[in-house]
Amino acid sequence: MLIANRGEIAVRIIYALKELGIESVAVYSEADENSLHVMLANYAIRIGPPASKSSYLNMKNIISAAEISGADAIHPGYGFLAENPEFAEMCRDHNITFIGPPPEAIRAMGDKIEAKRIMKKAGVPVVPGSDDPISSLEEGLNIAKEIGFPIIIKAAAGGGGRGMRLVRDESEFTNAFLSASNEALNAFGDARVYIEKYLEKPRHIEIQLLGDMHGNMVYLGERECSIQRRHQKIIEEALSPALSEEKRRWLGEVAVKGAKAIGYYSAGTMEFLMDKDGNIYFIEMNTRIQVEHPVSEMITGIDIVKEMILIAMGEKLRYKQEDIKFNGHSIEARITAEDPERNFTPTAGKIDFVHKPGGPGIRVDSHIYSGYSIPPYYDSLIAKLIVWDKDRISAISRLKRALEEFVIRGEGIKTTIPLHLKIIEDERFKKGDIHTGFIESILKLDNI
Ligand code: MV4
Repeated sequence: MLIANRGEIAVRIIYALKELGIESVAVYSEADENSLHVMLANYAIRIGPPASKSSYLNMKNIISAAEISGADAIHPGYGFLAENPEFAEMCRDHNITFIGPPPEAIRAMGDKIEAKRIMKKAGVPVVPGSDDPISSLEEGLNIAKEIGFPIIIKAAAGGGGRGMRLVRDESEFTNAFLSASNEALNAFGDARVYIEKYLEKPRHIEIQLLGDMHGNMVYLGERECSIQRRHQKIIEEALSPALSEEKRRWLGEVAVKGAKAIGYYSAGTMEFLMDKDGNIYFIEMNTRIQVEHPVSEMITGIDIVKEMILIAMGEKLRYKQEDIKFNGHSIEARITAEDPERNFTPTAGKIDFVHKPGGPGIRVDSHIYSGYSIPPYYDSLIAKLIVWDKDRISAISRLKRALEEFVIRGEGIKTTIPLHLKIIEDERFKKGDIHTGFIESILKLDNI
């Protein structure tokens, strides 16, 4: 199997392959010659220069690498080509198994308007808003008035927060509409936008799903991902402190019903927003393995990456819903090579020394090692520190202990470890009283 990715997720996939007894083929750019995924894989093929578009996004080169090496499957990881329906189709056309859902599902969920339409029809609650793209300023304003301000304008081809505009009142509408649709056109080549009621300080809650090609699907509980900055998640946990057992079951069943409506298989995630009254609404679906999948693995004991591979080989799901038990609590801290004191500018360069924390309940998913150089071309994620313990309070103290033990040293290298410590020492965080505006309030503190 070829891994069309780099960094920690490429390493994570190679671990799963080794345990399944499947040979691995790494691909790498000129900047990743000395990467851990290249060292760990059975074979490695250089596919292009450092820029992602010439290497990790270069579909022809990746397909060629699969054919040359004799790989009969490709795992896309997350980012890069993971949610590109053309790439999934190209794999299918070359008789290469794409480790993920069918291209039709990727395409349908890539259009956020279509995704909402499908989910609404399947009985999944969606955020109130326009059911179609907004075709004119006038129509948009009428819909906005009907829904009631504040509203939010989102790009149909967007997702993850790109191309969004908050509109507080009527006077802001025209500017916001034109700039959102212009930004959408420039970023995605698709100017279509839609409108939603704006929810104040919602929680971000997502359901992990696993389904096979034979119509079986289970939910692996939810993840709370409300601590984000600029739509980048910083801390994720499972389960959410905000859901009762009853609500968890209801939401899990709703998510399964929605995903089954599109004939989904593989691992996938349904994203929801929860308002302060506890109402929950679908916003989008991610058709890939996600960065934060480990917290769901820790509380269920299920290796999601391995299951995705077995599912793509046509195997039947090995679990029924009643087999899924949620045990303890897990938290992931995304450690990036960025300087929080300099507006999170990425820091690249040589890491002279790394010490990863250990001990009970600790997992570190990372590609860094002493002597590794962080290239400046890619995402700044360098390690995911994942902890497990019997309950949330114990998991928080374990995370604190592990963050304090983690050493990443190198000239000019800064990490977000101090920021993580600040977050988890906050009384509101300890109480589980978090929402999507939490991180701004932390960053206003001047002593990070
Ligand atoms: C919203 C919202 C409020 N109301 N939609 C941002 C990322 C994208 N996945 C959806 N996002 C939001 N959509 C409505 N109708 C607020 C956000 C939002 C947000 C959501 C999750 C986590 C962090 C966030 C930070 C700012 C805004």
